[in-house]
Amino acid sequence: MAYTILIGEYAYSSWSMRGWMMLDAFGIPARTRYIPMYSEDFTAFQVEYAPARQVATLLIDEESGPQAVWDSLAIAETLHEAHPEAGIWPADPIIRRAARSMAAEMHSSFRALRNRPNMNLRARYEGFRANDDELADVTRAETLWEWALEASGGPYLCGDFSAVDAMYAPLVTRLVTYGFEIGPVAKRYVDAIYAHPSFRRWHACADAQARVIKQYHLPLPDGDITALPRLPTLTARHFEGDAGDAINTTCPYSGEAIAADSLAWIDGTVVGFCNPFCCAKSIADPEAWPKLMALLKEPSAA
Ligand SMILES: N[C@@H](CCC(=O)N[C@@H](CS)C(=O)NCC(=O)O)C(=O)O
Repeated sequence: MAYTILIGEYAYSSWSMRGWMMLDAFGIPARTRYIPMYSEDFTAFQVEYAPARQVATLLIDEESGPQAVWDSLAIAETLHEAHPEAGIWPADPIIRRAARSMAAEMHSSFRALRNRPNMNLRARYEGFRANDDELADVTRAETLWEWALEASGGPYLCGDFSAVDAMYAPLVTRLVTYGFEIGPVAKRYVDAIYAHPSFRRWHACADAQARVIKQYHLPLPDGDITALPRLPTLTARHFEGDAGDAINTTCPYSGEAIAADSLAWIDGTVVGFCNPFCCAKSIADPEAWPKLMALLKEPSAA
């Protein structure tokens, strides 16, 4: 099956993150197509794939043309049906029921937390004052997480990372962005999500994307953005020199020729990419990208 996942802004679109992780976290290859939210392109997407109208939307290549599957739970179930071995839902039927219940609750509830404290991977605010409904949602999330982690032993809600964790990952980031106070079990779960390779890749893409949408930002003082619970990674920066200095001639991701404006210095080595976005996401967190790490380890294989 050939898949394309249509997503909105990496920094702000929580449902895009969920749909994208349903593929990426389970090693299911897919093309990612970014559609800027609140743009003419977004309206064109809604017309082209109607009645789908929100992101994430999964496109499945069929002989008759691409078929759209929209809504995060429909995406999870469709992919699970096509790839039952991928671990999208836990293998054990009893644990799977718990995972589906918690995922469905994320989808239908937590309205207070989903409304005002938007997902915003660019910010870490000081002085956010949560209202009672938001605090009740945090308490409910902690109750579910403590129950599931106690039963499964962690590190993810049902043991290994599954669709239920993709559903809660954006909520995890809200706890961090807005500085909600949480207990030790929830803190460990927050750290586990921030350490997950697929979450790291998504976050690196958010770092690489420049567009700021003002309505997702609150007029609050910024806290220390470097104090996010992200794992340390290799030092990297943009490289202004010559493409001939790179250890590779083709992009580790696409296999296409590297571009002169897409060079990175990563821990002492110059690497080229096929476009500036691939370069920027690699600089943001080199260790999140297995193909890049393989290239750095064995340049001769490039
Ligand atoms: N129930 C949907 C929610 C999808 C959703 O709300 N997506 C937002 C982006 S985070 C969207 O497309 N917003 C643009 C719009 O509604 O026009 C799901 O589970 O995926």
